[in-house]
Order: sequence, then structure tokens, then C-alpha cells
Amino acid sequence: MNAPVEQNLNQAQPSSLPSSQWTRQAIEELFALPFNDLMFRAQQVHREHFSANQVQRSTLLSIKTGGCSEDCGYCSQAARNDTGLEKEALLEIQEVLKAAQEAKDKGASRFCMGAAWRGPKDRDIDKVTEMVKQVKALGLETCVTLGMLREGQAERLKDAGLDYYNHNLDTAPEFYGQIISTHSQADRFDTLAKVRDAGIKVCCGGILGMGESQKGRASLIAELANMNPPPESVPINNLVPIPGTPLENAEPIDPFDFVRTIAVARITMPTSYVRLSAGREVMNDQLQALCFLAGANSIFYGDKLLTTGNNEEDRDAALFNRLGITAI
Ligand code: SAM
Ligand code: DTB
Ligand code: SF4
Repeated sequence: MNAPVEQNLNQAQPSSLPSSQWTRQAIEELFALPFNDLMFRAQQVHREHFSANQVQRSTLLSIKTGGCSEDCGYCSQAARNDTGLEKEALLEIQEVLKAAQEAKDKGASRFCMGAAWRGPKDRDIDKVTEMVKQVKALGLETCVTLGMLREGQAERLKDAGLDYYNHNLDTAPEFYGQIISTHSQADRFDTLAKVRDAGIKVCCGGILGMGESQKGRASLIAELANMNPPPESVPINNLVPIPGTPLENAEPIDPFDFVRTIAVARITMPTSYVRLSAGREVMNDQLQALCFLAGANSIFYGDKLLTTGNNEEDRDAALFNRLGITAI
């Protein structure tokens, strides 16, 4: 019964087509495939472009926590969400370097610094560029996520040696306004263009489990895959429900739909690193293994994300060992 869909897909979307040709309908058809067929396609694409048993590890640090002016419905750091989080000023560089060195010693290859800003001021960029330079000097790849950028700021980050800028589309365009009202997805695209134009690699993905439909997931993936070029790094977050946020009681996503979304991201963005991101703490080893099988080849590594917990390094080491995965 499903063979015609598979045949049509094979005719319409061989994995070698440029990403800009992914229509929403073709992506919805991928989501509609039987799970095993979708996983098989994802594995084929994954193995064409990557070693199937290698996973990259990035460690996060919140360099400026809480008190954010934005109203993102999922976020512990939005000032208007009553989450009990204590606001902190921008960290001193020595604290950042200590955390970066620890991450490196534990085997991370990238260090991602996150700030709860709508966007940085120029004097914040002065400090962050210094952090980027010194973290890079430790031999780590660098990533920052600072919110919306103004003219000239991306170039300053590039000059400091920044490798990646993380700025997520977060959800489907038609659903965005239900989650965030203080900025639009057009604002996100504006910053992403500044990052790309400055020659910085793009890290851009979204969050699943916020009550979006399967069609919504397809339209988020279409937006990501049709970026030209697509993001080099695609974080797929599973909502971490934070008490005191409007999404604290959101219905969790069906785990198989989470895996399906990873597989569809892999097929539509064949050369991107797809990161199994926030929300791993509630996943058992079997579910994480399915995500790797679907083509995820990066994780957030270290026992803290920005403000919430993440799997202990030992647990990840044991999982990699059980699965024969090596870190890159
Ligand atoms: N303020 C900047 C911004 O919004 O771009 C950077 C920091 S913000 C915390 C970075 C990303 O973390 C968000 O875009 C969102 O995708 C993710 N995130 C935040 N809270 C989350 C949660 N509770 N569960 C899953 N992902 C979350
Ligand atoms: C991304 O996509 N996920 C990370 C990173 N980019 C900055 C953040 C996850 C945050 C999870 C909730 C928290 O710890 O506050
Ligand atoms: Fe602020 Fe970023 Fe959280 Fe939105 S996701 S409230 S912009 S820190």
C-alpha cells in the first residue's frame, strides 16, 4: 500500500538533489512513510556523507543567565516567566575559560556560549569576542548564541575567530506567534543572513514537543533544509518543560515522531550535523540509539545545558561504548 509513495519519493527526491528543492509536500510524504522505510532512507543518506559510528560533542555554558526581555514560551530565562531562576550578570572571562578547559579535558570538540539577551549591545560584543579568542586558543571550536545581531556585530565575531553562531527558527512559521510574540521569525532570518554574510557557520534548528502538528514539524524542516546553504549544524531539541513557563504542561511528543523528525532532517540536510539536543535526560538509551540510527551525529555533552540538567558524561560514555560509537 505504501509502495507508490516510496516510488514517487524516489523519483521526485533522490538524495542528491539540491536542498532548495524540498517542497513541504515531499517532506510531509517522508513523515508519512512507514517507520522502517524512513529509517532505511535516513541510514542510506547518512552513510553516503558521514561515518555512521561517529558522534560530535559540544558543551554548553550559559555566560549570561536570566532576565531576558523576550517572551519565548518554553524558556526558563524570560523575565516574564515566573520560573524562580536567579538572574546573573555576564560571566568573567576566567570563569568561562575554566569551564571551556574542563569541557576540553572531558573530550568536547566545541564550546557553545549562550546569553539570555534579545540581542547584544556593542559593549557586550567587546567581552564576548575576547571569550571567543581565548576559548579558541584552548583548541576548541567556538559557538555563541546571543540573540539578534545588529549591523557589524557578526563581522566582529568573525574577526575574533568565531566558528558557529546558533540562532534557532524554533518552530513552524505558522506556529511561531503562539510561542513568541516579542520577535518574529523574519527577525530570526535577518540575523541568520548577517551571520552567513559574515562567513560564520550557521547552527540553526528547533524544538519539538511544544504542541506543534506533524505538518508543523514538516514546515520547520522545510524552512531549515531550504536555507541556501542549509545550516551546517541542526540542533533538534526535545522541549524541556520548565515549571512557570506557559509550556510547562505541554503534551510530550511521541518518541517515534521525535525519531522521525531526526530522520527527515538527515534526509533533507544530508551534509549537516544533526544534533540530538536538549531533552535527552528523559530519553532511555534505546531511544537515543534510535536517534543515532536515524542520522543524529552530534550531542550536547556535559551535565548541564544552559539552565537545566543534561546526561552525566559517564552515562554518555557508557552509551557510546554499548553502541560502538566513537566521539569526534
Ligand atoms: N537568547 C538567545 C536566543 O534565543 O537565540 C540564545 C539563548 S536561547 C536559550 C537558545 C535556544 O535554546 C532557543 O532558541 C531554544 O531553541 C533552546 N531552548 C531554550 N529553552 C529550551 C527548553 N526549555 N527546551 C528546549 N530547548 C530550549
Ligand atoms: C540549542 O538549540 N539548544 C541549546 C543551545 N542551542 C543553546 C540550549 C538548550 C536549552 C535547554 C534549556 C535550558 O537548559 O535552559
Ligand atoms: Fe531570551 Fe533566548 Fe530565552 Fe527567548 S530563548 S527568552 S530570547 S534567552
